[in-house]
Amino acid sequence: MDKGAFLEMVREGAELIKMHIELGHTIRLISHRDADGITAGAILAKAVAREGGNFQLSIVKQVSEELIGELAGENREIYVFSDLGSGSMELIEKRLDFATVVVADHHPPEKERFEKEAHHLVNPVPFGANSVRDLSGSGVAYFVAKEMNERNKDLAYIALVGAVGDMQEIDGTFHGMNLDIVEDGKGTGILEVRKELRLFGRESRPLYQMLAYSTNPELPEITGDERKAIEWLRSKGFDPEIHYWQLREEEKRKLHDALVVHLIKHEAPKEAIDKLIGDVVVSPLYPEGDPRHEAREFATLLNATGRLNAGTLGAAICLGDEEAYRKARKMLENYKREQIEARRFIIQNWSMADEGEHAYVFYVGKNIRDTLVGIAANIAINAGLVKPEKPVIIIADSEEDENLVKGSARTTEKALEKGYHLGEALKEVAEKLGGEGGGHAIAAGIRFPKGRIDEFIKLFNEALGKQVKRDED
Ligand SMILES: [Mn+2]
Repeated sequence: MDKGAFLEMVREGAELIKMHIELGHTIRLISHRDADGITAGAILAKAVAREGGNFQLSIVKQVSEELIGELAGENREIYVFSDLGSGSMELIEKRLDFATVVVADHHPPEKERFEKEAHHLVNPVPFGANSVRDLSGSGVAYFVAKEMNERNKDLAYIALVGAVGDMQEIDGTFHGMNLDIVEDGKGTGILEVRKELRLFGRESRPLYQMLAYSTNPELPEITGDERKAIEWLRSKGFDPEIHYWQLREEEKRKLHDALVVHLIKHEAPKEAIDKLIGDVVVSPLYPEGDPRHEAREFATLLNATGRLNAGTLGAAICLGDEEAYRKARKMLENYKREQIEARRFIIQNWSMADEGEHAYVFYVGKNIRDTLVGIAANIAINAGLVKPEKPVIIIADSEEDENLVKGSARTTEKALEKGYHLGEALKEVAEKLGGEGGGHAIAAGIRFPKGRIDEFIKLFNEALGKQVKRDED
């Protein structure tokens, strides 16, 4: 790629931000809600604060007309988007035409540059970078931050947490400008890149779980089976309960060799073996055993905060806020516990579900939180409580409005072959019930008045029935 030309764009973006800081304007930051976006937002927030500027950060699911409309209503002097925005350049130009805009992103952009003078795209893709491996959103933010102030090199670890969150090193090594960030981080002593086992759980999982939950690559005869993972580890002379970080270097090598031999014996493809052992980023800023010590576990923690609509808490964690870290851990524990309880409730009470001709409908009242109904529907399918060719919807009382219920429908590929489209069915039913509904063929949602559940059962089965019939005609 043409790094020089890209860095020229970085320089212009950094200068625009610095100029607005000098003018005393609040820098309005908008970033994506995954680990890459959260780290990108945190990096830019830190860079602005370091220059003595004010910022306001929002972590959002996506750029929509609605979001841009709200932002326009704030009437700011400058908006900075990170890890998103490249796909909405036209919309941004139209609605934020009164302000300076910097988009620091790595997704393939709508066009190579903005038409408007005051709008500036910082994106490596037009300069020949591969958006999925050469640089992530946090990486673009990092280069902007470093251009604003050389001191921001100490954000290199956070930048790589974002890169790992986006799986930029999925084949086992970093590429492109990610390597420059690695060098910066090594130079300042805030990170190390080791050649280690790349399975999730280096810090927080016992070895047997690290192996049993490995999906990338799959470990033949071990993945998905904790008992077998324990037996396998014992047979190789390892304590299954120990954590990877606790192993001595020669023990790590012994484990790597045993796993490689295992994969070869099971005729695993070369790529699987290549990505088993490779680049693992760790930071001495955090103690061993802390999820923030290793980039992949750190990224997973941030992704979870994003999904729980607590992305700014994630950003605070990136900036070293210990209180935010404790809060996030607590939130995740509660969330996991609620999931386990939802699972137990669904399995124990499944006989209460209504089985119609085309769907299972289970109204759970307040027994399951309305944010977990989608997960609950998947549990019903995956726990084998239902016939796989028949869709499932779990409905709970809305937490926001006591007069409403909220439902999530899920089904299987097998059911889709019959012609079902859950999103269309729920949209149609919602219109009849005075609610809102829609979504994908395989996963969709609905909200409607609480008193109308019996009608819903009838209408939903009818709507799905029509789809099957339509398909047969
Ligand atoms: Mn990204």
